[in-house]
Amino acid sequence: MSPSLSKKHQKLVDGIQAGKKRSIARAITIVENDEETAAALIEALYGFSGKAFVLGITGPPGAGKSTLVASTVREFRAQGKTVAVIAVDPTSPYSGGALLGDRVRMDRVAADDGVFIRSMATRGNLGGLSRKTVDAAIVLDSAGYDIVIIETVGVGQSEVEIASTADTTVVVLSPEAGDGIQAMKAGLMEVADVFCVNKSDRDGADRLVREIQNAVMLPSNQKEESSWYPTVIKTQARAGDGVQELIAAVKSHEAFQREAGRFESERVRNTRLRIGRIARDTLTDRLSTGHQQLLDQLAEEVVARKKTPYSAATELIEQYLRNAHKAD
Ligand SMILES: Nc1nc2c(ncn2[C@@H]2O[C@H](COP(=O)(O)OP(=O)(O)OP(=O)(O)O)[C@@H](O)[C@H]2O)c(=O)[nH]1
Ligand SMILES: [Mg+2]
Repeated sequence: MSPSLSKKHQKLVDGIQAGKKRSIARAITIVENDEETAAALIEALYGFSGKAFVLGITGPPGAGKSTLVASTVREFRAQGKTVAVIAVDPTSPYSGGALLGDRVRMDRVAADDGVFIRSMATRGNLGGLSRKTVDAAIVLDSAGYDIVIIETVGVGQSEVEIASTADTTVVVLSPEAGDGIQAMKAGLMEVADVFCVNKSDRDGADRLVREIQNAVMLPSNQKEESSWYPTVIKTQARAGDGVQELIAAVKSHEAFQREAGRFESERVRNTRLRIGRIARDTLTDRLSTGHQQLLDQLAEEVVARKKTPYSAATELIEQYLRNAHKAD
């Protein structure tokens, strides 16, 4: 059963493939708000995606991610590449104030035709965030952008996860209040292919570089012998210093992965996780929406000690499977 597209949405698909910004923007709004149409849209676009290089940028609030993204976009443009950016709005209260600043800085590069920038609202609800972000990246990829950048605040597990579904993941830290420690706690060490120590004009930048280099070599962070070891680059995003080096490090990682045959296998690994997540979410939805009456009845029986929660859960699943077979 594959979802079908209305004529209106078929026109949208044509617009996206022609690289029309209005069509792209509308498609991302659909991805954000209308799960069913989004599925049909992705079905139509998927075969045209997979060509863009996906770069994830994450790190603690205020580390300078957005400033860095803006400088990175300018540098990629200077190299003749087209770039699309998805910035996942920070949900963390302390970073809310930086948002407007983000937009202003981004607007300057957004006037360029080879650049598309979009903030995705999470509205305090992380449910479905991963699906929405990855689908938005598929829309941008199928629109023909060479590079798709995904910026997320590296505070929650799902946000770190999103950035780490990229081909290369950059973790941005600044030599401010315990960023190094915070990063390790948030699981950022595991996902970084390249570390960026931003605000290197501030005290403590070199110390942070050494801390990261030591952490990378810790036995608990050791990887297989032939695998990539994260590099550490210093930047001053506001002035654009170090951005060329950062991009060179990203390219080195990409080249390394391709040579080692890991570029595709990482995509397979990430996609495997994604399929699992979608399947689990779909099952959860169907189990809870289609069986309210049975669930009420089972709950009463369990409270009355006629059944255990385990046997009731098994019964719920069996009923679901029987219905699913009938629907076939
Ligand atoms: N001193 C200094 N400040 C910087 C540098 N890069 C960025 N900043 C400043 O750091 C602040 C935060 O920058 P953002 O780019 O908004 O940081 P962010 O990581 O995107 O923040 P959130 O999205 O809110 O998590 C801004 O005031 C920037 O101007 C730098 O290299 N040096
Ligand atoms: Mg930001």
